[in-house]
Order: sequence, then C-alpha cells, then structure tokens
Amino acid sequence: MKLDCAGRLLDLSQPQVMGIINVTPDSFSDGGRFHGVDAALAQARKMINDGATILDIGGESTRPGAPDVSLEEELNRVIPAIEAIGSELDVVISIDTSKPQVMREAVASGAGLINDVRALQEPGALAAAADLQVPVCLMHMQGQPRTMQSAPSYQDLVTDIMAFFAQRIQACEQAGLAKERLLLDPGFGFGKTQEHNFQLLARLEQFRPLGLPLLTGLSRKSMFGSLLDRNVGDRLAASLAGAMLCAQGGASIVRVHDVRETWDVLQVLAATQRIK
Ligand code: 7PJ
Repeated sequence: MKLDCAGRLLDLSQPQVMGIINVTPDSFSDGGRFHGVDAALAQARKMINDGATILDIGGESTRPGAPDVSLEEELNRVIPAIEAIGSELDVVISIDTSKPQVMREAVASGAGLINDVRALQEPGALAAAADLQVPVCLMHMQGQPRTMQSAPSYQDLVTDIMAFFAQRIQACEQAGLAKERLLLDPGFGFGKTQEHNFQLLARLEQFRPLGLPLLTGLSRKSMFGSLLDRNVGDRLAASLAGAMLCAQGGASIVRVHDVRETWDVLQVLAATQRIK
C-alpha cells in the first residue's frame, strides 16, 4: 500500500520509521537541543541516513502539563525547519500540530502529512485538512494535555478508542477527507494509566479491522520510566522492545527518537516475515 503524501509516495507494505524532530525549547526528552534550523537540518540528515522515511516536525510540546504555544511562536519554530529540510532532503515531512493555520503554512512549505494529537477537533482543523488533501494521522487522547493524566478511565479501552476513531473517520469523510488518507494512532500516554498503556500494546492488533494504517509512538515514554524506574535518557532498550511489539501488532509507522536502532529492530522482523 502506497500513501501519497503531497507527491512523495510512502510505501507502507513494511513498517516505516518516523523520526521525531522537536523544535520546541521545552520538549521533555531532548531538552530542546534541536531548537533552531541548523540543528533541525543536521538531525534530519542523520535520521534519513539512519533509515527514517518520515520526519515529524513539532513546535508544540504536548507532554503533560506543558504550556500552550501561541500561533506565531509555533509558526516561527516549524516553518523555517520545514522549508530547510524540504528543500534539501527527500523525505516525507509530517507536521505535528493541532492548529489549522500551522497545517496550512506547513503544507505550503513542504509538509506532506498532518499529525494531529487532537484528531482535527480544534475549530477549523477539519476544514483545513480537507482543503489541503494530505494524509492525516488522527490520534486518540482522553482529555487535554494539561489534565489528561489526572484520572483516565474507560469502559473498555479498545472499544472506547475504536468508537472515537469511527466518529472521527465519519467527521473527516463528511468534511471531504477520504478514509484512504487517514492513519490512526491510539495515543500511548495521552489520557492513559500505566495499565492502559500496556493493555494497548498487548491489544494493538484489535484495531486492524478498521482497515486503516496504524501509527504508534512509545519512544522514551513514561510508561517505560515507571515500569523500569529509568529516566528519559535510559529508556532505549524498552522503547525498542515497544517498537517491535507495535510492528508485530500491525503498526505501519513507528514514531521514534532513536531512528538507527529502531530501523535495525524492524529489519529483524522483516527478515523473519520474508521467509515465512
Ligand atoms: C505522539 C505524538 C504519539 C502521535 C507525541 C512524545 C509526546 N503524535 N506526539 N503519536 N506523542 N501521532 O513524543 O513523547 O504517540 S508528543
């Protein structure tokens, strides 16, 4: 299956690695080290060399408790990075945003995919995505980043998330955004307890009947920190195990900080699948 990302084709017949490039000064796991265009470009070159076929550019930190970012600030962070990466490198650029104006300017500057942790629920976002006609990743989150970890609760985790996806897919189709352009992400760590996160990992294949590609992001997340009592710089092995389980559970794209190591892990899985 090939996904058309504003002219660049993304082959999803094998799991792909999406590298995370944060251009936020407060992002929790890299402390904003890649703030600035040169740093983002250097990071992009390395990630592509290491096997990433998609780069996810984000200018808004969505970690629990993070402050809101103004439209102007978000644009100032992401647009120069997208322009620089898009003009030099052959890669699908994903814009990690919930703001319609950022979606529009990002796609005009070279982004080919929208990654929205709020699943196009902000005012104007659905219409912007429908106008732009690029693929969109709809992520599930219970609550809002500031408060989502206070008391997450579900009747049945997978059933509730499936119902949310069905509702968002319908809203997209009504707005003129075809189902073929959608990807789904259950949103690890977004309004989920520790038990919920591991339940999602165990039950990922239950989302397959929806028939849309799955994207998952577990890289360095606190689910591993609490499981292992490890700080954020010491969660690589756990994140790789998580990526492997996601790929086995049917994820088409894994969103990660450690591209090279994740790519290696996915090649091991691909080699076993080739001889089955
Ligand atoms: C995710 C994301 C995720 C998608 C973040 C972090 C927090 N987008 N943006 N899925 N997480 N689609 O990277 O730890 O899980 S920000």
